[in-house]
Formats: sequence, structure tokens, C-alpha cells
Amino acid sequence: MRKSICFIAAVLLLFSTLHAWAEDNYRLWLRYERVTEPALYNNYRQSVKQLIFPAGSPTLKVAKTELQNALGQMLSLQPAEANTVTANGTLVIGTPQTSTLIAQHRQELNTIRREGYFIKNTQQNGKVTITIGANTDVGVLYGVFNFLKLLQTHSSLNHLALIDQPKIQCRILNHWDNLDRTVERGYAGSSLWKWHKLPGYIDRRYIDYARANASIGINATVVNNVNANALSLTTDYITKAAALAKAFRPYGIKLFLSIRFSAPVEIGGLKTADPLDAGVQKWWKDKADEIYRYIPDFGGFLVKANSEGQPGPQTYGRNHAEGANMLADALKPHGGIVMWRAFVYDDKVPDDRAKQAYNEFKPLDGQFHSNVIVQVKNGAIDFQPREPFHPLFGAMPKTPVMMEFQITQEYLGFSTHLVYLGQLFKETLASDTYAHGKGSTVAKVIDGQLDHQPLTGMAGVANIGSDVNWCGHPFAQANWYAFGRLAWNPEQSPNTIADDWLRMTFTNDAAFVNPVKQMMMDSREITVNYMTPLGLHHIMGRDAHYGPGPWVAQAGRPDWTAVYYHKADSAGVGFERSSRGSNAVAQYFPEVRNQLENVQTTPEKFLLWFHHVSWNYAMPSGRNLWQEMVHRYYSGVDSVRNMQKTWSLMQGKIDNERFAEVKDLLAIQEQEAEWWRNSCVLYFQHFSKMPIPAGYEKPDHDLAYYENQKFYFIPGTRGVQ
Ligand code: GCV
Repeated sequence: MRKSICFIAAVLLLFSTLHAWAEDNYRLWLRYERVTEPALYNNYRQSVKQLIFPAGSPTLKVAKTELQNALGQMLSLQPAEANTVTANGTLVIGTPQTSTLIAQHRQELNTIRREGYFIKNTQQNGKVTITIGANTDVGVLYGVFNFLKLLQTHSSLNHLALIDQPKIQCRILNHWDNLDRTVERGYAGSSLWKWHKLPGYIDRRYIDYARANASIGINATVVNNVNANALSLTTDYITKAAALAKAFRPYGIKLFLSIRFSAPVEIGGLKTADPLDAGVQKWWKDKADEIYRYIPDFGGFLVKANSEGQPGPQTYGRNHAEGANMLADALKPHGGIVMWRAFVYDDKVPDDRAKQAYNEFKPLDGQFHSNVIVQVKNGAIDFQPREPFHPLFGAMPKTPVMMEFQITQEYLGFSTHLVYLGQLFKETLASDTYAHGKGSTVAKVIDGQLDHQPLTGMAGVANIGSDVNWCGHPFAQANWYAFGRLAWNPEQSPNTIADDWLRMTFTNDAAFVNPVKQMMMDSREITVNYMTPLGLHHIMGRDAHYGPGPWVAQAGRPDWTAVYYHKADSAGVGFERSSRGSNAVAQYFPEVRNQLENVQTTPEKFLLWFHHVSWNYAMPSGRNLWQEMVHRYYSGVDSVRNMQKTWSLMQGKIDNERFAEVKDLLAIQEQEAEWWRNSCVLYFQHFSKMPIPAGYEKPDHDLAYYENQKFYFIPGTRGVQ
């Protein structure tokens, strides 16, 4: 009896241990779950019985290890290694330099550039083989990851004829990570980088981070905050950064650093950081030489200058081009580039904040040296739930211009709300600038097609931290994934990307994938509805940017308040940016400008971004503006409730851990959506003086209650002014 009790206890203990290990979501979309469907399992096993994959370089080695681990896990298979094709079902992988079998595929190899690859079924020695080929080792790595995606998404291997290559050269994450491991606008724990243990200790996570990035084509990373600490350019920190660069290198990832413009003064002992000063120029040149001694493939510098209190060339009476060019000249001999941010605005400038970046940068078009690229946020204010595309896209034909998206959800519910950003990214990329007539999309500006730019890039402000699941919310991983996929090819559809991500991250079960994908696809619009419908913007709580704050009227400077942006009064609400107001519309090309100039033709989603509209204004729905606003806020909350219903039906289709976590987070999202709705409706009602129409549930508190809420220790805010 005692023995069997002990046995049962041991079994229970084992179970609880297994349960604890069951699913922590660490593996992201690289789970390599066993293929259980018998026909598919057999078909896959038959297709990859034999492997020809000479792997000499570090990059080919990691590609081969990834492949072998994945095949082992998915198919319980280690293909026999061979030098020639002796069996049907051979996987041939490599470059023309490593394999004569690959060298035969001239046509494909001539079509693809440095990072591209092809995957195709072919006949070798009369046997059916699958070939993954590329001109470079990193191309092979991308090919292998994409082959594994085919297996993970249960795709057919029968008629493979894939040729793929990136449309954008520099696909880069921006980490706003401080040296003390806090993360500005980070909601997933601390920074991954354990600076105090570097360069001696390489955390396993650095490798998994690099693997995940390579699997979606990300090829660069900036490891420190744009609000940079000059110390990151000291020799100590350069050696630490070099250790990270070494860990990332096999995965094709280049390291960049954010720099502090005043570093020559702060750590160099100079009296000035004036970019036209010969001593300053020499300091940067020496610093660049030093960095390249430690990191021979160093990518370059990312710079936030004369923005939100950061030093910059204007501090010395110089302009952005003069500042950027000085750094570019220091990097040029080594092949490095400067990513110079256009996120600039100043409350001392008596003009609409939305216009200031364009006003400062447009006149500098053509003045930047060839290894400078101007990094522009997707919209002219700041990563709002919805913004029209930034007017600088298409406006600087003589300058390479790259995109900056925010993956971390600073204004979109942190890592608590389920918001699929594939839709947001795509909305901007697909926007037509009309720079060279119809079809001049933002995507074509940043992939260099429109103005034949040789230097192209897309940056994403990372949402990655030390949380076991990397991003805080299981679905926030999808935003990292979608960023990578769209940076590789901005023409891809967010729907396909979500489909792939769900299959790899959760299951291939259509009864899960289809409804949950729909939920993801709708989630961004739902969030816009309960936060900032109809073009409202910048009405969040001050500093921490957590929750609603339409009442914020004091924030140190007017352009950090909410009232500056919504301008609600008894006549109406919204920022008049037509020629009757700030005339920000004039920064767009005529087709866009004319559409936005007129209230009637402005898309509803941007109405209050561009116009101050009367509360009684008749909307196309038949409601007046006030009623439409109320309707949007309420429908946002209702839709979150529908998301909850959809999710509750998923129980049993995936592991309990992630099911329960998402369920709990959706419950918080519902509460916070209500909080947004009640706060905003009550606040704006104060101006509209109209009732909340019949049939809507009444807010459960008055406006004063919401205004007086206090929150402490909100993540992501350390060091934020
Ligand atoms: C890194 C916004 C954020 C800041 C961020 C800034 C930027 O203002 O709130 O935290 O600073 O954008 O992009 O530089």
C-alpha cells in the first residue's frame, strides 16, 4: 500500500514537473513540432532521406545544425549524409563554391543577389531531389529557414520552385536598451544584454535571439538606446559589443551602435562636439578605427540628434547634414553607414509638431553623403495607433530614406493588449505618396525603386526582453515576426504572415488558425476604436503613455499634452491641418494634399487628424460626429469581448498554459478598453454636451474618477522625461 502511494506520488510529481516545463513559449516560431499526420509525415521523410550539405563556414554550420535538429524533432529523422545523389529523396544544400551540384543551377544563381536563395525539386542522377541553393552562406541559411517553414506549415514539397530575396538591404532592430538593462518603452522584462558579464560570458539567449532574427531575415541590430549613453563608445563597452557581434555573426547579423553626439566632450575630453571642428572629426575617425579593430564587420551608427533634449549639430549652429556627414566620413573607409533619425520637433518652434521634421529635412535633400540614410518614423507624430504616412516619404528623392516602425507597443497597450501590427505596418507601406504619380507607395520609396536609391533599410523598435516568452504577450511575438517578414519584402500580405506565424507558433489545426487569424487581423482596428478613433491622436496618459489621458494639459511643454492635439471645444474636435489651419497637408504631393484639404474627401480614419470638425457634422453613417465617436468607442470594447469569445472556443486546441495566459490578458484588455472608452467618452462629452445615445451601457464612474487615477512603476519609463 505504502509502495503504491509512493509510486502515485512520484508519478504526480513527475507530472507536475512536466507540466511546469510543458509550455513557456520560449521557442517562438521555431518549435519544430513533430508532424503527426501520417501521410505528410511519410511524404516528408521520403523527401529528405539523404543529405548533401558540405558545411565548412560558421554560417553553414549553424544552418546545418538547425536543419538537423529540426528534422530530428519533426520527423524523428537524421538523413544519411552523402557526397553524391544515390537515393531518391535527397536534400542538396549549398553554394556554388561548396557544391558542384549547386553550381549547375546557373539560371537561379544568376537571378538572385547576395542574400537570396532558391528551393526547388529537381532531378540529379535520375533521382528526385530537393535543392536549396544560394550564392552566399547567409543565403543558404535563409533558404534552410524557409524550407523549415514549409515543413512547419505543412506545405507540399512536390512542386517546389521558389526563388526569394530581400527587397530591402538593411533589416534592423533598434533596441532602446539602456546600459543598466532597463529598456525604454520595453514591456517584456529587462534588456537581454548582460553587459556586466560581457565579454566573458555569452548567454545562450544571444544565440537564440540571432536564430530567431535570421529565420525571418533580420540582418542587423542596434543594441543600445537612441537616447544613448556616451559610455557605450568607451573601449570597455566596445569589447563587450564585440562579443555580441561575434555571437550574432554566423547568423548574418551585423551590430550597430547608437551614439551620443556629444561623446567627444563626455568621454573624449574635448571642449566641443562641433562637427566642423577638426579635432572632433579626428576623434570620431579614431573612434571608428578603434571600433573596426574590434568589430571588423561593424554596421555603423544610429543617431538621435537635437531631439527631445539630445545633443546634436544644431547645438553648435550646424545642420543635420553636417552632423551626419562628419560621422559618415569617419565610417566610410570601413564600409559603415549612418542612420540619422528624422524624429525631431521642438516646442520652441512655433509650428505644428507634425510639420517640423519635414521642414528641417526636406531642404537638406541632396546634402547627405552617400553612406547616410535618413530614418523616418512611419508617421509624423509618434507611433500612434493610427497615423497617416510621414510626408517625408517620397519628398527626398536625392537621399536614401528608411522606415522606422515601432514593434514595442508604447501606444498600443504595452505587452498586455493583443494587437497584430502586421496591419499597421502594411497600411503605411501600401500608402500612396504620389511622388511620381499613382503607385508611388511608401514601400517603393523605402525599397529604393522609386528614386533608384542604392541604400535601403527598415528599422523596428524591438519588443524583446528577458521575459521567458521574449515579448511579454504570446501574440506580441507575431509583431517581431511580421516586422522581419515585411522588412524582407514589404509587398507581403499580413494575412499570409499571420497564417504562417500561427501555424508555426501554435498549431496547423484550421479550427484554430482561421478564427484566431481573423481575430489578429481585426485587432489593430479594434484597438484604434477603443483608443483613438477617427484620427484622434496623442491622447494617452503623460510620460508613461499608459492608458487614456485626453485631459492632459500640463506636461512640461505644450507638444507633450493631449489638448494640443485634439483641440476639443464646444464647436468641435480635431486638429485643423488644412490650409485653414496649420497647412500640414501642403507637405504631401498634390493628389494626397487635395484629398486631405477637404473634410468631405478626407478618409474617415484620418478625419480628426486633419480637421477640426463640428460635433454635429453629418457622418456617412447617418450619425453625427459625436454619435459616431461614441459608436466607435463602444464597438471597440464590444469587439474585444468578441475576441474573448473567439479565444474561449480555442480551449483544448492548444496547450493550456498559453490558452490561459492569453485568456487572462484578454480579460485585462477588456477592462482597459472600457477604461479608455469611458474616459474618452466622458471627457469629450464635456465639450459636445450631447448625451451618450440610448442603448449603450453607462460608464461606471464619473470623469473625475478617471482623471484622478494614479499608477506607479509603469514599465518602460525609467529615464523618460
Ligand atoms: C527613445 C517617443 C518615446 C521616447 C523615444 C522617442 C524616440 O517620444 O516616448 O521614449 O525615445 O519617441 O523615438 O526617440
